Amino acid sequence: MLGRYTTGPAEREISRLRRNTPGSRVAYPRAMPDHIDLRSDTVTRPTPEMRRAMAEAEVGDDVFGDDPTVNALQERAAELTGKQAGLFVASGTMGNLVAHMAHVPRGGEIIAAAESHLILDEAGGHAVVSGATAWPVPAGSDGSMDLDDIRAAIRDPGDPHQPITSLVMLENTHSMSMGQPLSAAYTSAVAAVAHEHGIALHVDGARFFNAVVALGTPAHELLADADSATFCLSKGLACPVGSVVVGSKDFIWRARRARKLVGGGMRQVGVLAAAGLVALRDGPAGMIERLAEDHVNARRLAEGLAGLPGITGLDPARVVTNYVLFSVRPRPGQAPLDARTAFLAEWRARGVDPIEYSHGQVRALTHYGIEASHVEQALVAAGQALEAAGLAPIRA
Ligand code: TLP
Repeated sequence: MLGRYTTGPAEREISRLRRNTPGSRVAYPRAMPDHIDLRSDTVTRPTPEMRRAMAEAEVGDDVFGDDPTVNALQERAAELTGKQAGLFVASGTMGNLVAHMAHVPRGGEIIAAAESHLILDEAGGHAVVSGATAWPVPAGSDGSMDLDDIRAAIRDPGDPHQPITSLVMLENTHSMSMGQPLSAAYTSAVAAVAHEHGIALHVDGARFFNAVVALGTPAHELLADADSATFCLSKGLACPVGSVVVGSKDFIWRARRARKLVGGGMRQVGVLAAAGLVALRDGPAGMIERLAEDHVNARRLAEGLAGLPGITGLDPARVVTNYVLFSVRPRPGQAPLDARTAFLAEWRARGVDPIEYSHGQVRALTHYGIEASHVEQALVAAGQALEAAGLAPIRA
């Protein structure tokens, strides 16, 4: 069975950077290779300024805490999110992993949305490494779990049969609901339920700054009552590698130990952190404000797709970040997944690369390097692909 993020064959691998002279100078294309890659916002390439900052970064041994660039990134992340401290980690998955290792004792339980990344896409790290169980709570179309469902999922710590609920997790933005942002009021309400029971709240903010931009709420307000969060630098913020975990000094100390345990203590890693410092600058000098362009492009993509005969399950008004999910309408008697396969083959043949997603959907994410013109090209190609796949009448 194909996974939700099945990657394509070798010919869809990104192309090499073009060399513009026979010497050592390299031209860095803005981000797009030779096809319109909508598989994920993880495919972004670093900006020229990031590359310069990486080349020039001051470094030291970060396991000794000596890397000034990593330290500056961690401080910047803490400042932006209103937390005491930050920790640079290799990935969002590692960020979530060290967070639950820091919050949850062995045999503890994590409450998380049923179709969250933690439960579906982190290789069971909470179970394998933290020794924790997960209690999945369904999330609605706005990405939120009902507060009463969260309350009901909290175990009775006096009952020796039951694991001890030790962490509540939110995913912001929430992927399965097409990237819906969760508000500060909702985050605080969940924190209140968790804290009433002495339980911490961690936010998996792989696309946290998309939520910040979509809601117009400053990062520190959005996390005001959360105990910790992970955010990714390597998605729409366009850094090549890395995420940052933020929280209290005590929590970050435990997360740092956990990072060491999983082999995530890196040495002169300021060369990577330097890109993060560029991304987290204020205003147009950084990459946060720019996410608004991705949101506009995603909305336009959704509007165009929703207007095509053969596309179904897409309400463009719900596209408020960089996430577009939709389905294709099968021909009478055709299996839905066969219709999707046929459409994807035709769309890909026309240079557009989305990805298969849960519930028979197609996922297309906008990101740095996808311009408005790429969206228009992708829409023309989608119309042709639907016709070629026999899912829409051929136009004269
Ligand atoms: N998401 C990736 C894949 O792993 C699915 C993607 O292409 O969307 N939390 C959420 C909500 C995520 O979407 C992701 C990555 C992560 C955590 C993990 O980040 P990484 O890939 O840096 O480990």
